[in-house]
Amino acid sequence: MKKSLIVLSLFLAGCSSVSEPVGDPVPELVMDEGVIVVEGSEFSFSPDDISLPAGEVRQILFKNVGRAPHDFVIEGTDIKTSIIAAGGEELIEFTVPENGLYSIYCSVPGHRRSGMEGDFIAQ
Ligand SMILES: [Cu+2]
Repeated sequence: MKKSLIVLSLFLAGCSSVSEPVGDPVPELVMDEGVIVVEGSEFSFSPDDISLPAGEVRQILFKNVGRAPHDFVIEGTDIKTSIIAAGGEELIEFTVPENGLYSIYCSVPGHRRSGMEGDFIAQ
C-alpha cells in the first residue's frame, strides 16, 4: 500500500485573532477626569514620577496598598494627605504649583529614607 504525503500549507497571512478583549486592562496610571491614582506601599510609590500642568486644579487619589500607615506629601507645598491606614485611601484636590521639580514622599518616620519618594513635575 502506498502512503500519500500530505503537505500542509501554513497560511500565515492574517494571524487570525478574532477575539477581542472584552475590556481594556486598567493601566497603573489612571487619568480619569483629572484624577490620578497613586499607590503607596513598603517602600515605594506607584507611579513615583508624576507630571502635571502648572496652575491647573487636579485630584490625586492616594491608596495605601501596603501594610503600614503611609501618606503622600509634595515637598515645599501644603499638598498632602492624612496618614492613611493600610487599605485606606484619600482623595485630595489641589492647584498644581508653579513650574518646577518637586519631591513627593511619605512623612512617616523612616519611610522616605527607605524609598518612599519620587518626583513631581509641574510644567
Ligand atoms: Cu510610608
